[in-house]
Amino acid sequence: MPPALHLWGIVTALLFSFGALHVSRATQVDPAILDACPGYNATNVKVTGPTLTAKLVLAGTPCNVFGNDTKALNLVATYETETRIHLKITDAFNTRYEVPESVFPRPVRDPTVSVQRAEIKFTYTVAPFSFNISRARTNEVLFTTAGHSLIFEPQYLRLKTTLPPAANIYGLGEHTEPFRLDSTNTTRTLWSRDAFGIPTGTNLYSNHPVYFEHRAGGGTHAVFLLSSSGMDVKIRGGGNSASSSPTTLEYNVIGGVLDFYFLAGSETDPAEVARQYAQVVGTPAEVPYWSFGLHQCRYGYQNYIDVANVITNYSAAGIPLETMWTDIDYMFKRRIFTMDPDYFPTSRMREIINYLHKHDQRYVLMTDPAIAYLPGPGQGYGPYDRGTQLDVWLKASNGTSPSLGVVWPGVTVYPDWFHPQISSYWNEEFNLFFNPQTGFDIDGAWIDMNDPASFCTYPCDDPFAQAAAQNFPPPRTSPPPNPNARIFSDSTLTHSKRAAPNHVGEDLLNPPYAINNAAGVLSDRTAYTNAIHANGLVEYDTHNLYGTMMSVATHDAMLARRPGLRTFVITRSTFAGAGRKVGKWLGDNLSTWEHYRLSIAGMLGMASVFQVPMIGSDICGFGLNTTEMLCARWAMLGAFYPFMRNHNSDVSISQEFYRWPLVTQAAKNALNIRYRLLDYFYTTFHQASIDGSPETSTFGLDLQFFFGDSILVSPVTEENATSVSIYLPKDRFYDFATLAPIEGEGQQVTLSNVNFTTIPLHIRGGVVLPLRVAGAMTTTELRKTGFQFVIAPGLNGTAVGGLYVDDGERIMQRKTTSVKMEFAGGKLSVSGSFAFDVGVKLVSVVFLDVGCAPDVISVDSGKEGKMNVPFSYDPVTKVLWVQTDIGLTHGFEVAFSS
Ligand code: MIG
Repeated sequence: MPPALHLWGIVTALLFSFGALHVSRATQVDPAILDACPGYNATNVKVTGPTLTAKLVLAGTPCNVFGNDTKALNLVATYETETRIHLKITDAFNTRYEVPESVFPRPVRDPTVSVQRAEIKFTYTVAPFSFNISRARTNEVLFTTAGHSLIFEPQYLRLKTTLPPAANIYGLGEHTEPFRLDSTNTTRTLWSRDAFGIPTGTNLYSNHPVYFEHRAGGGTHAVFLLSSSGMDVKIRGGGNSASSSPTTLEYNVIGGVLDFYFLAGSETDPAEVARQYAQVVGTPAEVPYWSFGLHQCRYGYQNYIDVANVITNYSAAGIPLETMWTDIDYMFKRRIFTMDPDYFPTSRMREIINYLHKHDQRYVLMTDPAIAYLPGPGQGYGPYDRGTQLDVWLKASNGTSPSLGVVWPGVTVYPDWFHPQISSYWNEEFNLFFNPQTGFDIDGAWIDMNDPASFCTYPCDDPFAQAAAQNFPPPRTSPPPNPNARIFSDSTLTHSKRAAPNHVGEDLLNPPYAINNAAGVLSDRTAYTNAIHANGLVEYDTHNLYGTMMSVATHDAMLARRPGLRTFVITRSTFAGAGRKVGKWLGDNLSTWEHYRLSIAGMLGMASVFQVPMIGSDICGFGLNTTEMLCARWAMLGAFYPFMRNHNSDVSISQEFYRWPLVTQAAKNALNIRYRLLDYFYTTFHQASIDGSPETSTFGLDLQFFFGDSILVSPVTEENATSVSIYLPKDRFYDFATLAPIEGEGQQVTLSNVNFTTIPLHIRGGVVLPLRVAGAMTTTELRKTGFQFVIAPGLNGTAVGGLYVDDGERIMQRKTTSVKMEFAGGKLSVSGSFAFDVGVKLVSVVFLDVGCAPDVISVDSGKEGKMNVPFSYDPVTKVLWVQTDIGLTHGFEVAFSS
């Protein structure tokens, strides 16, 4: 640091120490002032087994930058497992807010943990107190607060670490940044926000305060700050080369406590850290098999005829549509749990749902959290009346009247997900409205605006005036349809136990440290931060949990409707751990090539870092108008999102896949491949649900990714381009289309002549892929299609793979089939457990990179003995096709001999 700046820092620090100055924008504070704060000294250090405790006392004159420095803190550092250290710093005398256990259950500790065997170590310095987390085997420091004073004030906590130059940091989302965050100058603000257009550099809908860091030596570890408070995480660095000055990462948090989990990860396997993170936040929910099918949605379907026509048009175009969706358009005056009687008449909507179900297709409707505020007699809006009766609304700062916002129906109240009666309320509303006998038998739920969003700009002193001025609910723009139209005939193809924390003397609306919220003040266009929950918690602390709590309540309500069956819920806002119950989409992107590209990084963040693997971006783009070429490319990229949905805004041109010939063909091609790969992907997803193994990954590249662990997806990324430069790791690959082997050189390779209906895919050598022999129009039909195993040997000539099959619907499976395929020395061995009747056979086996035609191919299933089977060999592509026709009911071997 230049001496002049340093001196300035000390002088201003002294000035500030005379009293709590109110600095309105954080950016106005010189970092040197923060660095000059006194920090703390550790006293009374005690070690009991795997736990160290200490009292931290302020080490000098308080700096009182954003409030008075807390005099004494408690530190607890615990080895919870041999790969995980939990470190918590709290106010020694006052109860402060902590993320409630009811929302985020704490991870299980290993009671037999051995500190000696631990892979990471905690060490500390007494005065001023600082700590290091290092990798035990190598002593490499992974996190160090040395030289950066710890600051702990009621509404401002700062903790800072030094990292290597040009550090490789992933995570801290949700964001629209590169997957590897720019280490020279990134501020990640975590404060959930309705972020139309998902602007780069801003806070978005979800909050996952975790990062994975990959070190040059090969190790990957993680740091998770369990905090739902608003924060800025600032990453600053001297440059992008190894010789640049170090990177620093600084947490600036406006409430709560410092509650860190440090995860060792592994020195060799980058996926291991994801599994360790899953032990902390929970493994993802298994989803129904059908939910991997294609979903079609848009905002702006005007009436039930539009909805029916889209269904008809998809089947007329021969594009497999699994699930139809309807946005808020269906609602009467945009009130949730209502159906507009003129535009979406109940009987016609029930007819559509029946039709879908009869054709093995599904239906999803949107539900927003905010409920129309309709007090007084005679309004007859049950959802409001019943909630008022139970008193389940989030309260204003006076603790009695409801906190009002403005959402689609006009002035609204917000369900309080902390209220003890909230689940009976929400279950009951779902049960009434989505009742299979009398209402709308949806198969999944879509929940939006749970950031929570409001259209009321701050200060929202008169929501009625704002609702009127902004014209909510917006009037219908089209006349009502003929209620008796013929549909499906012709196609028209064109709870917390803790005491509520004390916030006396704090400013919950405009805290002294202003995080870099792109919406401006914290309460702008959301629930007021001084609103109060039934358990006394305030929105200031719990804002970032709202979407996840609605997610859990909705998951539970869906489960109550169909007990025992997996649920399918897609939410906009998530917090760490949400993936245990729900999936997510990446919000309101735009129909641009940039957002097409950035969707890959967004997906990788959710799937490979945050443990929210059921993730996708709006295919063809939400805002603005798409183009035929963009939509064609995006249909194919989207076929490799775990959650594949075409969605569009109300004012954009139509973009269903059947609207253009090119897009129709692109979608058909990609869906055919997706469906053939569906059981392979389902198998990886099943593994993720068991141990958190990420089902997509990357090399720090964010324009290419792995779908499952073996299919490298390399979309064309530029407008008009028919070529793409891709990175092929030094390994054996196979072109998915031709099955020809390719040697990766660990360099860029240019693929040319990639037409607008093709997406480049490569099979990683060393795997046995379980494919369906053909695609299908529905996943139900797909499950009646036979299997084909493709054996793609690695450089060492061997390959392994797995296939997991169950009924695709139930949470508890009584019978499952779990097959292991191993190939070596010209022999494929298939073994495992075969309790679930997959109902179809292994039709063929395809061996890749076979040097010459074999003389004989035999199948040996033990029981039935050995028999020769037909085959064909292509010497040009070196592909050997073998006709097998074996039931997947027992182990067997397929061997060739020359
Ligand atoms: O203020 O329900 O992100 O997917 O189509 C817009 C209408 C509200 C935002 C969602 C978008 C949805 C739209 N919603």
